[in-house]
Amino acid sequence: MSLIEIKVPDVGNVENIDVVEVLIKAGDQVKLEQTLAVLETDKASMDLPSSAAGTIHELFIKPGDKVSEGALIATVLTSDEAGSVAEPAEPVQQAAAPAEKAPEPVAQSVAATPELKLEISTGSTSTHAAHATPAVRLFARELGVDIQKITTGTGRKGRILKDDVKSFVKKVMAEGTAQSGSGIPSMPVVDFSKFGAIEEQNLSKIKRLTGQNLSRVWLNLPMVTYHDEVDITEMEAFRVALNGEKSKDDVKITGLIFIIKALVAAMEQFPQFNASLSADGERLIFKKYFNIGIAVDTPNGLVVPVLRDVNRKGINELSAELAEKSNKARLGKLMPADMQGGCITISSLGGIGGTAFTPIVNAPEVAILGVTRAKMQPVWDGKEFVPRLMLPLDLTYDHRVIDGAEGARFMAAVKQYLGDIRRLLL
Ligand code: CAO
Repeated sequence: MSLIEIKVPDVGNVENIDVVEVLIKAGDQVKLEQTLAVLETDKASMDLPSSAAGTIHELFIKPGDKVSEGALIATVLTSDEAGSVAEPAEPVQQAAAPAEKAPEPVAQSVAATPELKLEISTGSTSTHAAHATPAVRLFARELGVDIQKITTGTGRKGRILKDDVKSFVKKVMAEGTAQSGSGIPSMPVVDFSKFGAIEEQNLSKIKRLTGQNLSRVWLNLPMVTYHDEVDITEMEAFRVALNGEKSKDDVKITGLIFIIKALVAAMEQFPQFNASLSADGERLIFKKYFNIGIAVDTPNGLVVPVLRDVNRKGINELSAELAEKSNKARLGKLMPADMQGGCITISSLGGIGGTAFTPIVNAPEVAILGVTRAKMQPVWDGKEFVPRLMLPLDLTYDHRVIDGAEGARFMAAVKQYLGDIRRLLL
């Protein structure tokens, strides 16, 4: 038995080299040429191979240390068998800036791992090659992981560590059932705490379910959003007059109720908007009832209560029902039945603001109407500019069911009803 000292070999007159990773600990068995540590200069990172086979007796470095040529790395207890000691090995260079005085890479080692990519770390230049030691690459290969797919490493300067490979495998396994066969690349896992203080909070159940549903719709429906605006000056005057007649305990009428009525009138005219595509995508299922979903913002997330048989109800009745259902929604008291059976949904942000947005269809419905804030605008009437109250509308539709021209005609009908609400009586 003899004790062999492993030292930093000649790395080309470079001093104060960073120790970025130590891959062994006292008591480990090491083979000849096995990587013991990873060193890094401004220009290159290199694996430090063992020049002896045996047991690590003592370790003299840790990550973060700085070493120079001749520094003691570890002592190895060898069995004195032939071949257990070699000449001090050259470090295997993984990265080198071109035309610098850095040491030559060991050709055989590079050839032995042909997928090893040269990584240039010149400060401002970045490379997309995975930044990992041969040992980590080997570990990834053994698990069948393409290391290029691990976009963030938690090691120094973004180096991919064994733990990153393990986290990647866990993430892929967790996503396996949900995403199998979709072929959609997963999002990178980012450790935000590296950049500052963070706090984690679980999503509410509603947010989680809404998120799943929205993602499913986004991936399954080819959606188009059509934007337009409608002159609601007269409608607003009528609404204000109606509210003026009400006592303070009565439910006030908001513009949304007229939009709901106009939408249903347009659906009666264009039945394909009151339809759903069959599961095999071969047939349209037309509905003979007119139920409108209203997206309601609640502290726990978005919910969509449904107003039923809107075609058979008047403005006052609908106002009372909307007030009741949106209150229940905010108190978390809606029953599943309150949120089922919708034909089209309205998402109104008008009470908050906005000029336009692109709502996502509440499939299996085929369209959704987005509403943002009405505002006074100068409108040319053929002779002069006159102040008119203009309401922006956004219609997103499932393009498998609705053609662009149909979408535009449908919106023209909605506008006609809202522009002159007397037409709702026809
Ligand atoms: N333009 C201008 N003002 C509008 C407006 C519009 N398009 N829509 C509403 N307003 C006004 C109302 O007249 C009311 O004014 P007053 O306070 O002076 O009476 C005020 O804004 C608040 O209205 P409201 O939002 O309480 O009532 P509503 O009937 O318009 O909407 C509801 C009801 C339940 C849809 C709404 O409260 C809500 O929750 N909106 C958010 C929905 C949401 O988050 N959608 C996003 C979905 S993301 O996909």
